[in-house]
Amino acid sequence: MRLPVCFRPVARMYQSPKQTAEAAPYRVHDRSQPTDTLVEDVRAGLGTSPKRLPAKYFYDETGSRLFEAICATPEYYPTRTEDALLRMHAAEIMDLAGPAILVEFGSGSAEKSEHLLAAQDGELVYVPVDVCEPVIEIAAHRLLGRFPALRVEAIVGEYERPGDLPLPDSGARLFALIGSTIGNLAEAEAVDFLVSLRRRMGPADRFLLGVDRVKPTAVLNAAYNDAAGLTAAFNLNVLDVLNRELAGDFRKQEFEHLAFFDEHKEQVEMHLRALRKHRVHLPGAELVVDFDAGETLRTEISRKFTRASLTRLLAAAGMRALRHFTPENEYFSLVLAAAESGHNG
Ligand code: AVJ
Repeated sequence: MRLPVCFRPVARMYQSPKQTAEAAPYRVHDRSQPTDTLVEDVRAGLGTSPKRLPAKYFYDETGSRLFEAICATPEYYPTRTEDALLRMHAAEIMDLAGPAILVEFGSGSAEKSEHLLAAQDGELVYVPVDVCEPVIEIAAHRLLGRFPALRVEAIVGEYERPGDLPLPDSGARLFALIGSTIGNLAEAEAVDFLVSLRRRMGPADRFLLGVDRVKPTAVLNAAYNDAAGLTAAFNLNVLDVLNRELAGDFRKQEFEHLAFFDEHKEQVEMHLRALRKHRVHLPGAELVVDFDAGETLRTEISRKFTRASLTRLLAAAGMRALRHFTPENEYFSLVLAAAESGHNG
């Protein structure tokens, strides 16, 4: 469970635990940014047309709870599909990768990597990377209680440039970006992430990527338009986040939830559509925003891959799939990849 408000590391109200011995089972590197990018992102995204916002601002406490609830809806298949894949193939993945260190980007509650950790007998260093330190800490203590041979070296911060992080390198590493997180990034951003990572990968290092797949449009549309209305509430919640953080006057009743699969772009898009012409003030960003009737604010892209587009993405970053795990209906893919030799730049 992700509970606290965490997209804004500056606002953290929690104290890091005191660090003592070198070999302490739980250590934290605080790499959270001193500056808040929300104002910048809002000015860039709402001050232009078409309007858009980065997806990461959904996840305040309410948004995180709503996302957890979405994962339990009958329509939202990705979480349970990936979970089953991880359970089924954890032993093989850990066998093939043979890691001494497991680095998970966007670890959250670490429920996904717990399957991988459960498949490991020997010692392992788990490196969760997340902007939310309290969530990391809760997860770390759960994992340390369950796996006595584990050590946790947490990194608190963003991970858009994973190569810039203080990643341990005392043994073979398995890097993981699972949960279809990469789908929230545009192609160029995803390649930037992967290249930054690949530059730091040695020949023994492996990368586990979880991505959602292109599938019948009706299935995708249903997954982002659940009958209980949780995805709509999740989408609209970002307006409460903006109001709270920027002293804004968005009114949720002026907007409706819109989510659809764009077959050409191979991505689900979520938007908030203004029901009529109106004006919004965001004093915290020194911004006044006008919406036309029917105008939309794009709040998220969630890219869906084919085998071909997945191979292309990895190749563009100098990586190559060693093993591809997918269920019979190919609704989701877990790919174990390595850096191609001969790439230096
Ligand atoms: C957490 C990014 C994987 O893109 O499907 C769920 C977020 N958005 N319903 C996704 C989300 C709408 C989710 N990810």
